[in-house]
Amino acid sequence: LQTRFIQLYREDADELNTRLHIELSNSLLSPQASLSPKYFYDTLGSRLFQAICALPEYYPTRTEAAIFTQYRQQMAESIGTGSTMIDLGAGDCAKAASLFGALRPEQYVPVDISVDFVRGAVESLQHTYPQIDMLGVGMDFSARLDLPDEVRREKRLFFYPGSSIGNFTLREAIALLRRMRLSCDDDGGLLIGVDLVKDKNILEPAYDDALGLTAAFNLNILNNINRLLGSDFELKDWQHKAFYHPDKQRIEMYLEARRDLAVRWQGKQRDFVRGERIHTENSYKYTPESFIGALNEAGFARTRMWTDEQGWFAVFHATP
Ligand code: AVJ
Repeated sequence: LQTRFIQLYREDADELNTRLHIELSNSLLSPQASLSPKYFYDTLGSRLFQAICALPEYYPTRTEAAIFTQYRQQMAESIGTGSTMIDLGAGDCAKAASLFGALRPEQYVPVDISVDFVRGAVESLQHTYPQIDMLGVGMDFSARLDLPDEVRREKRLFFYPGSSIGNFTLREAIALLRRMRLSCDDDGGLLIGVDLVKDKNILEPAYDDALGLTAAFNLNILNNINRLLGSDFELKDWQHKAFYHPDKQRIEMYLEARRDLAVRWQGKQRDFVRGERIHTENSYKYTPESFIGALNEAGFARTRMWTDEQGWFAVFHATP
């Protein structure tokens, strides 16, 4: 069995590199330094995130998995079989694979920025499911969602589990949902997992676990930036921080300087004073009402929701 894999670059490697350097330099030099959370996911980062999903404190993954297990028959009735399942941020493809039995997709299209990681995953999955046509795609869908022509148009089902939509602001989230809506015909739809607003005492430990895996995940972004930019970040100089802001309904993650220091790259320099922070992630939480509102605004008129008993997490099937 030969797996098909397409790596999509909108620009040639040089242009991509220049754009990436400009983007990273600007975000590091801005008064509130920041790094986009998409840079978490180098190969080690993807593995660390996999490990986070197994932590006792990190409730989203197992809560969502329990919702899928309990309601997958209802979901299958709502969605129908034979879809073109487009898995955004597929990672190890495990969540989609657990639904193959119930959903029986015709084609499976895992999309991920971590190219090597998803390539390996889809190759082994294709052997287990030879009857499903699989097409791996390596691309950053946060900016644009232009799928290759090999992706079927019929019954497109965007699959976006794990509350990854939480990394975007409401405006950005609606824009991404709208791009999904425009990419599918009226027979298409979206199956999406969303983390819900809840008590700070549940939320904060999920992003600051006792084992220190989230701290390692957060710090590893600096390894990736050093590699991409040629910067000289020293991981031992930085400390993981995570806070829930009830007013903004989001977790904010930072790396905080343990001492006064300077970071240098390509003739540039940024000074940090002790206690100064680099913002690395927002993870927005929704209420069922606020998320249905976002779906409606994006052009998904009909929605169905499944949730756990505690109301911690929700899965939506949305259609035009
Ligand atoms: C992959 C964006 C859903 O926000 O919960 C986990 C990433 N960051 N722990 C999340 C993450 C720290 C995760 N998402």
